[in-house]
Amino acid sequence: MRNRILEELYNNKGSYISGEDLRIKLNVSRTAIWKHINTLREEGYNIETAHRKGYRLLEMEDKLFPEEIKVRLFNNNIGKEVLYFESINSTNSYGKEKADSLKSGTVILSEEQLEGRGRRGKEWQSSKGTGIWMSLVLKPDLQPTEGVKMTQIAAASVCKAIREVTGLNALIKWPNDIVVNGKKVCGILTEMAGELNEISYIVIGIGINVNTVKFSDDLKEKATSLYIEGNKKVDRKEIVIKILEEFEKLYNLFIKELNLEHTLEIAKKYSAVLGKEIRIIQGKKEKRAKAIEIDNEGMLVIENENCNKELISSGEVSIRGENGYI
Ligand code: BT5
Repeated sequence: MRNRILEELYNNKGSYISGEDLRIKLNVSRTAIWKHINTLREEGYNIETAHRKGYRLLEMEDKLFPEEIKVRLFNNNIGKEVLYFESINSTNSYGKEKADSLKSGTVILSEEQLEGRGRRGKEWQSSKGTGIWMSLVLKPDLQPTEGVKMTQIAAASVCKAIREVTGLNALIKWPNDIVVNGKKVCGILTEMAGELNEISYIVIGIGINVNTVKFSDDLKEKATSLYIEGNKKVDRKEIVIKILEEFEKLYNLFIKELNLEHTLEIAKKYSAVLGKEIRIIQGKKEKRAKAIEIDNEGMLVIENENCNKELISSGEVSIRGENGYI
C-alpha cells in the first residue's frame, strides 16, 4: 500500500491529491493513508498536507529513492524492480546472496557501502550520499564465456550517461574504469555464477564518484568525481536513469544479435587507451605495450615490445598510462 500511495503522489507530483481520491482509488481507509504518509515522511519524502486539498509531493532531498527512478523507467525491463538501502555491506554481495529470489533486471542501490569491493578483493570507497553504488542482477540465457562482455556493455552505458548528463569528456579505460581528465570516476565489477555452459546469474556492480568533494590521501592522485571535474553538483538520479536506459538498449542488442557491435562502437570512440603507450599489470608482472585495437570480442589488441601483436582478455589485468594512472 505504501508503494501504491507513493506512486499516486508521483503521478501528481507538485499538485495536490485529496485523501478522499486516494481512499477511493486505493480502497483503503483515510486513516491508513494518513499513517502511510507519515511513514513516508519519516523516510525522507517531502510531502505537504493542506486542509481541504490533500497531499502533495514536493522536491525531494538528494536521495536515490527507487520510486523516482522506477517511474522514469517504465519502459525498461532493467530497473522495473529497484531495491534501495540507506546502508549495506556491498550491493554486489547482496545481489549474489539473493540472486535466486531476484528477478532478472533488478537494480540494487545504496547510499553507502560498508564493504564496497573492487576486483580481487580490493577495497572500493563508497561514502554516504556522494556516489552511485549500484548493482544490476541479470539472468541471461548465455554461455558463461559471454558473461565478461557485460563489463563492456556497462562501461559503454556509464560513459555515455556521464557525457550526456554532465557534458564532461568521460572516457573508457579498458576494461572496467571510466576516467575524466585522466582520473578514475567509475569502476565496474562483474561477478558471475553458473554451470559449465549456463549462466545462473550475473551481478554487475557500478561505482561512480558523483558529488565527492575530497578523496583520502591514498586515492587523491588517481580518483576524481563528477563534481570535482565539472565544478557543480550533479543529480545522481539523472545519471542512474540514463545508465539504465543505455544499458537496456545495448544489452538487448547484444542478446538479439549476439555481438558487441553497438557497444564496441562506443568503446572505441571514447577509449582512453587506444593509440597510447600503456603498462599492462597482471598480478606481479608488468609489461609495456601500445594499445592498438579492441577486437570484436571486446579483447584488447596490443603491440608488445618485440612489435608482435597480442590479445589481452579483460579478466585479470589493469592498465596504466606510461607515466600515471592513464
Ligand atoms: C573496480 O575495481 O574499479 C570495481 C569497483 C566496483 C564498485 C562497485 S560499487 C557497487 C558494487 N558493489 C561493490 O561492492 N562493488 C561494486 P578495481 O579495478 O579493482 O579498482 C579498485 C581500486 O580502485 C582500489 O584498489 C583503489 O585503488 C581504487 N578505488 C577505491 N575506491 C575508489 C573510488 N571511490 N574511486 C576511485 N578509485 C577507487
